[in-house]
Amino acid sequence: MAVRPILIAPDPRLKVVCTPVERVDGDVRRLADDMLETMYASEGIGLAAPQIGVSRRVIVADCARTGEKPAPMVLINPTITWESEDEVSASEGCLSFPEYFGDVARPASVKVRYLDRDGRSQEIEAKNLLAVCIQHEMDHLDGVLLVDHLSALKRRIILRKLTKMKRAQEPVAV
Ligand code: GNR
Ligand code: NI
Repeated sequence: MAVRPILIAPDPRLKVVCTPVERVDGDVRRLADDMLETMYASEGIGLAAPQIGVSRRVIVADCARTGEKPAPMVLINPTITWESEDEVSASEGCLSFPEYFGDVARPASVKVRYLDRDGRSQEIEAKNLLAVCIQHEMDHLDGVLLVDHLSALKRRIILRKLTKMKRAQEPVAV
């Protein structure tokens, strides 16, 4: 397993519509394991493959609270099969937008069908934080980011600040 660098927005690789996984093989399992390790290293509750530059429909999550025993989840080719009519608004963060939070309204609960790490088809009903997290991660698979749920003004301000931050971190050629 390995911790991989997480892409910071704006980055064209975060805007790609990801490709479904055809077969859950060793490569896909290795990707999922690296994603879990990367997520834990960054203290995130979820991570999507495009955040480490891999355009495939794989997400991981662990919404166990601190002190609870870890609950790693691997969801491959996830699809929403049902969503509740009632919505909740939650303050969301994103590892690709360090230090930013924004309120996003989403269905309060969803049913999600996916392939697990062993390639078996599963369906779960998610609510509370897990529902928020899975929907946030599934957005990533379609190139939809936290800022795409905010106003155009907020989006522009945040992306401009991140662009400046990234430019300041670039090594200068000599
Ligand atoms: O670590 C994360 N926390 C979080 C908090 C509220 C709503 C969504 C998230 S997901 C985020 C990790 C991440 O960027 N996943 O794509
Ligand atoms: Ni995110």
